[in-house]
Amino acid sequence: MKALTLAFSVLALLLSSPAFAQGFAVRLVDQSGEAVARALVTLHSKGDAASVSALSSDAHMSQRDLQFVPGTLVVPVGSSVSFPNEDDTGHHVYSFSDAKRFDLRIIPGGESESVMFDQVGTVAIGCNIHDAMVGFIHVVDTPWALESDDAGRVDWSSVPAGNYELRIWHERLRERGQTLTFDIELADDRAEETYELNLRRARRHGGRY
Ligand SMILES: [Cu+2]
Repeated sequence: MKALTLAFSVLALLLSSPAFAQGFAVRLVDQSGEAVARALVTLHSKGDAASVSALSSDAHMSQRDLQFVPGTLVVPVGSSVSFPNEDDTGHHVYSFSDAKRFDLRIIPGGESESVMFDQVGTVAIGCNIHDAMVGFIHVVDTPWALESDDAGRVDWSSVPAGNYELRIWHERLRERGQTLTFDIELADDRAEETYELNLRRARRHGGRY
């Protein structure tokens, strides 16, 4: 019976059946009312859909013009990420984050070996040679994970109705783990919620996580 329920949930998700799905949008502002970009917003189902895990995938975070491109990746747990170097200088890419510790010396124009991200969490990426290079890899265990855009918005066109934990991560949130959580219930109709985040002042460099 459990397997049947799971199969049905997967099917409902894949087909985005209108009878089970709805839209859900989140808007993030800081204590001054400014839009908050580059926050990670995730939904974690408390019902059957919790069993539906995102599929792992391969992704890339390049180094280009002394920056990580893209600066943020959201990948399902179990994904492998490579770090190709498109610059004509070497990079020494590393992380001290609990969710993944690694370091890679990458020659100019070089391909890196892939790093497997097998633990859920946020991994802050830096370069030992270029202090200003900061990137983030969010390793998630839910299919509903989006980064807020410049307007501070994320928008899911289709989420099954039900009870969820909504988590908001931002590098400058004051909360433990830089994460806020809310219990929410999504009904059949479209919903939009605004959340105000109390952020620390921006620093020039990313911190350690
Ligand atoms: Cu570098």
